[in-house]
Amino acid sequence: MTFKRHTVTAALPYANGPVHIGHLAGCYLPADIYVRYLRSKGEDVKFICGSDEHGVPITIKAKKEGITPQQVVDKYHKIMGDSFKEFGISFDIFSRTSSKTHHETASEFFKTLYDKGVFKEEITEQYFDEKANQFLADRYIVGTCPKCGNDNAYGDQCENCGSTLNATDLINPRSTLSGEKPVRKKTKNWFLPLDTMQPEIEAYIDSHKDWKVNVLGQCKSWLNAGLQPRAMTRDLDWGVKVPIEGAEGKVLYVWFDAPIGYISATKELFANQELGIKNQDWELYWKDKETKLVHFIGKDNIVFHCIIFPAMLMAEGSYILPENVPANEFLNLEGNKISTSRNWAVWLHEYLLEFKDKQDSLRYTLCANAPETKDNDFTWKDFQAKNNNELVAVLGNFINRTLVLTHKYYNGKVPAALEYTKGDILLMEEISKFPAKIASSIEQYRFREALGELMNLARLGNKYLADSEPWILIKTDEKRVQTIMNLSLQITANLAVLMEPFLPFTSKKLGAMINLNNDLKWNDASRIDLLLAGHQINPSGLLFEKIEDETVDEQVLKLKNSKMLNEAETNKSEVLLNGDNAGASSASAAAAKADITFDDFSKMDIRVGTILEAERVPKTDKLMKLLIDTGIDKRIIVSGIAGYYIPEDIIGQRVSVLVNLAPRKIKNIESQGMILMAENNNGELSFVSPTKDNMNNGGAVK
Ligand code: B3M
Ligand code: ZN
Repeated sequence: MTFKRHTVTAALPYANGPVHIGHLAGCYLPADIYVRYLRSKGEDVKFICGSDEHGVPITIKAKKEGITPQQVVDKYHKIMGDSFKEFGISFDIFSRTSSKTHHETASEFFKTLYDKGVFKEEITEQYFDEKANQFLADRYIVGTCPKCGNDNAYGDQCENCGSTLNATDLINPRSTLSGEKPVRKKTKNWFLPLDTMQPEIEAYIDSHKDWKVNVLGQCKSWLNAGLQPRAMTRDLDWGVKVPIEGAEGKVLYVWFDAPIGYISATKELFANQELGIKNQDWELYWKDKETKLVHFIGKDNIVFHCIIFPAMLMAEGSYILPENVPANEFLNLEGNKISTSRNWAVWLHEYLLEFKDKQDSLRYTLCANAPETKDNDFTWKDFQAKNNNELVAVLGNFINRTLVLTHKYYNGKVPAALEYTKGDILLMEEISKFPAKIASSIEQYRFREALGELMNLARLGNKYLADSEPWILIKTDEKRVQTIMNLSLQITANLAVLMEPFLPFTSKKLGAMINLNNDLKWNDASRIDLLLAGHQINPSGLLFEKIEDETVDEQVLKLKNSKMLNEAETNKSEVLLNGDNAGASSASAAAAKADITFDDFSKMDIRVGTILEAERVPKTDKLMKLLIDTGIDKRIIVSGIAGYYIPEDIIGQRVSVLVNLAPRKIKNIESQGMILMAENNNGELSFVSPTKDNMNNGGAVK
């Protein structure tokens, strides 16, 4: 079936961190190549994306950074949007799920299903963290995966084996908020009855035998296991409010609202926000049977795009279903899984700063090495090799030789082709096949293969020049050289058109060098008259630069450093998560002081005390004046904690007090003792206090 128009989406990235190369290779780059190709074919296409601003990943990040979820999403929406743009990812819109249009669209969608009686309303027991006073869903809870035994599976998904989970499936669950074992508490939620919808979903998947093997494989395994009802609402406060009565304090499940984000973004693309105009043309891109809807995603999102979202669309009834979901596998980095939290990543915004104007070097490497059928590894050495041995030595070299010789022999004027040899005719036949070959690979979502074919065209050009040696013939057969250079220039022009989806920056640069008509598109390639005789080309320069050893060595070093830093961090956070303090000292603690005797130690009289009053010492940054109940007496102690605590917060705090330290005058206040504090590697302070409430003031610390 041929389609009138295309809606192409790329997964909405969570706005809880910047974009890294794994995201790019997983879906943004292939999606961009696909869309640029369609545009070059003259197809009607809309390329839709935006940031996913709800869900637990956002609230966890906010907590960690001590800012609000809104501040988190504002920050990362901007960083992501800017870096995508600079990298040439040519979205027609990069919207966000915190937008008003999205909240309205997602609400309406839910309401429609609710009114149609699609949902099963059920009271179930969900995990609840009593300490944090909050229900635990998705990433708020971790535990052992029932399928593969991974100890750190999330409440919604196990990253080790890829299974989708419900929080209640986890073995030995623990809260990521407090590390505590959660209790079960009853709550009402609305479930999408995937179980009863299974036959419809199965028929839908069965009608798409052309999907990628890895995608079909995952779909089949869920279907074989039997689909389960899935809650589409959550007891959380960050998200799209559930738009029905009796659902106060609940929001839509992030995987319910996020894919609807594609629809809202399309609406926004057609509306003129400033004029407040709501154009209904967006509907053609979502509701017309002649529209081809394609979702580019990473493999961890397959179930949501192939089963849950289509089920939602089916239940709603007025939408088309995804025609294809060409998910990629994962890209690893230098042999390890990319991880945002462990900072094991190449961040796009950093790459763009450090490798100015080298977008296409990364686009090329990520496409040539794309994890299309299996996980793949990105290494800086390979990046360097691909840039130097392929972009510089093959593509750049062919074009550079052609342009330099054209300037040298013909002052930059395209010479006429005079007489074709048999070899030339064969060459022209070869050239004419490339657009269709590359197109066919792209249409089957085989972008590596497509890029390989593009490079073969450059190889063909190189071979032609090497075999025909115009630099030698120029002395004996100038006429022949004219034809050779004409054909080489035609190949160059074809390359400029065909490389655009993959290497848009280079295509533009090359187009300007050869003064190529901007209107030339995919279907013009294959022709050998893209540059007419007499056409003047502009001064040329190198399209690609070699990347030196030092440059990639620096990047490898940067990764090593981040690994070291993160090992220290992980030690700390694991300790928090496990609620286990042993081992907290392992990260670069200072060496022990010289030995003392037991007598030395017993000279210190340390007692449990309570802070009764606290105030800052005026004109100092660090000092606080405390009134302490030591059990023996009440006394004033001046302590350097003002940078870490505020006075109101510490009234009633239990502390350990060295009570027999000789009094000292600090800022004219007599301080009668010392409060013991723990200090971490960042110099942050914490009180050292008894962990049981029944330790009375004056009790000895020994
Ligand atoms: N934000 C997951 C991810 O970034 C999710 C994708 C949503 S697509 C609708 O991996
Ligand atoms: Zn698992």
